[in-house]
Amino acid sequence: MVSLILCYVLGLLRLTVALPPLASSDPCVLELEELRREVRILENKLLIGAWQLTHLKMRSYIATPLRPSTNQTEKYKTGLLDALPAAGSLIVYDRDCSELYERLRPASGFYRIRPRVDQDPVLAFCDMDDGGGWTVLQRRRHGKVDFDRDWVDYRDGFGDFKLWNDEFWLGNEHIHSLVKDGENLVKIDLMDWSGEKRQVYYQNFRITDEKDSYRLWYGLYSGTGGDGLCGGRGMLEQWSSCASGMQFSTRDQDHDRYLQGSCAQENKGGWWYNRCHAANLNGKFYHGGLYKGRYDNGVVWGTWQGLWYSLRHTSIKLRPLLSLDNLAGSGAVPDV
Ligand SMILES: [Ca+2]
Repeated sequence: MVSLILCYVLGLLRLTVALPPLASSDPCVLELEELRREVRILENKLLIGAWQLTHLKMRSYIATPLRPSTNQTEKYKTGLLDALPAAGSLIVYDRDCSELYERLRPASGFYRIRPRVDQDPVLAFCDMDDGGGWTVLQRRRHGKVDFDRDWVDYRDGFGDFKLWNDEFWLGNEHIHSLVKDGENLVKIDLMDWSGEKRQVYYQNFRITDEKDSYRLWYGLYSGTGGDGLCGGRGMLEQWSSCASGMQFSTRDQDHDRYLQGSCAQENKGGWWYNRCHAANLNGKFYHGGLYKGRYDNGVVWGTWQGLWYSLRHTSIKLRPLLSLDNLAGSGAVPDV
């Protein structure tokens, strides 16, 4: 605390004598960042605590057995119960939503998962329709959550984690923990303002750790929306906009390949920008679709609706390849 006061006094002095801003390696900046991280961890705990309290009141889950009876399991399958005793218990068993799905077959909703055993659980939206077991990494629905944010927000996650329609980013650190082992599949659900939908799949989605700025790698593309992450089939588009191999950038941390400026600042979101993008799902939310501006900074999937059309609904979700046995025949309507 003493050092923070010292930082504050030094900051005032700097303003008074118009010195240049502090470097990112300055102890004051590092201390501030550490405090912000602690605040975020406390906010996460508070969110989970409030969620537990609500479920304690609504479900009386302390008196409920940890594993559901046959009768309850039937209710989960039919979606009559939207929250589960075991998912709401104080112990978190599941590394991700696919493990929860395999264990209990619950309905879609927010559940606590524990991507890493040495860290606190996090709240995540589990999409248990569309074949089930999807951990949702990102969701846009109505533009109420601002996605133009700093590095720490994208690292730790932000948005609302309460209602079925809430918007959020799960957080790069959690995403890294979820994708680092085993083969997985990412599904991106897209919907435009006329209700048209597209689906995009990428196999073996990977992001590296924070030291490497959460660099993105992925495997085979399939789907109906075009390979927006890599900008389509043209060599020039791929050279300038392919997200594969790119580090993550935010408005305060520029790791893109655009030397003249910051893609994240221009495009109003955090993303794996190149020079800059053909997909910008964390961009600015424009109501109505088509938009104009200096930069193509909307919620964009360029290989479907072009760079000057901002989508209405998006979600990015993940599950292990091993739990895909019922995907092929599910025929489920995507949850967009
Ligand atoms: Ca740049």
